[in-house]
Amino acid sequence: MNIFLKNVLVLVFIPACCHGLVDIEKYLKVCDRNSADVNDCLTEAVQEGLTILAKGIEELDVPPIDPYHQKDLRIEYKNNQILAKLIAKDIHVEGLKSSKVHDARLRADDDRFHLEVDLTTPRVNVRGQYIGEGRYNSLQIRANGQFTTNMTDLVYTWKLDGIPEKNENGTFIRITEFYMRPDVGGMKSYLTNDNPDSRDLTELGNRFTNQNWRLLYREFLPYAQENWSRIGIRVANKIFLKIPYDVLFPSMS
Ligand SMILES: *[C@@H]1O[C@H](CO)[C@@H](O)[C@H](O)[C@H]1NC(C)=O
Ligand SMILES: *[C@@H]1O[C@H](CO)[C@@H](O)[C@H](O)[C@H]1NC(C)=O
Ligand SMILES: CC(=O)N[C@H]1CO[C@H](CO)[C@@H](O)[C@@H]1O
Repeated sequence: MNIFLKNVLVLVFIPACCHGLVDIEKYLKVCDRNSADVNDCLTEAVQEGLTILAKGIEELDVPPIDPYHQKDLRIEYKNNQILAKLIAKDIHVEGLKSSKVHDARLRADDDRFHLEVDLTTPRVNVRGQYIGEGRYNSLQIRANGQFTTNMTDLVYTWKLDGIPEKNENGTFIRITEFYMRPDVGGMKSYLTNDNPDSRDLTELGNRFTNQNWRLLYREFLPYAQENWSRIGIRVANKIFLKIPYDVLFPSMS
């Protein structure tokens, strides 16, 4: 093969070979998974990573997480006499980037990956549009408008589980589970109501919501957890399935 052709081949193949390689250290601090202080390193890495993740990582197709935007959320609640349906739209969740990371615990073996991260968030604001329908025996109420909720002093742990997966590009961790169950210190909500037929009930509704938020939050949690799990797995895998295990969590010692 002549030199010219060889050079052309090299030029053609180099970009092809390295196109998918992302320099992760541009975005996230990388921790030696076998080091004695890996947990301290990860605590710092997640703390710094939150600032980056807040804006998203375009190169990895990771969406911005603060503010996080969700198109819609549907909830249906039924017990004996009560039926409640709620559709929330154009939901903005703000405040995650002021979280403090307190601790991280990694168990990374050859066949299993488990990471826990303890966080607190001083304030989270959730707002959007809603359409609600409630039935109590034969009484029916419809309402629609805007809602805003402030949650304060959230305490929670992210738990991620994954398994190593080999493909032609190397070994990656596929995150299979994401779990969190935030404890909330306080919650205050305000709903507006554009429906004239039920407007008189708006203040009552607001008072009820604010007086019973602990109960309502507990009822809401299973729905939210299902979604957080899906969102957490999706966001985590945008990073974990693109960066080889040995690059994301190198084993240097
Ligand atoms: C391997 O990397 C190439 C280049 O980035 C990518 O197109 C391909 O989808 C990857 N394969 C898998 C199984 O992810
Ligand atoms: C939520 O917090 C924001 C900013 O502090 C404030 O403007 C808003 O009135 C609060 N909303 C409720 C329902 O407390
Ligand atoms: C049960 C629930 O909350 N489902 C929502 C989860 O999130 C998707 C969008 O990511 C919504 O479409 C679902 O309504």
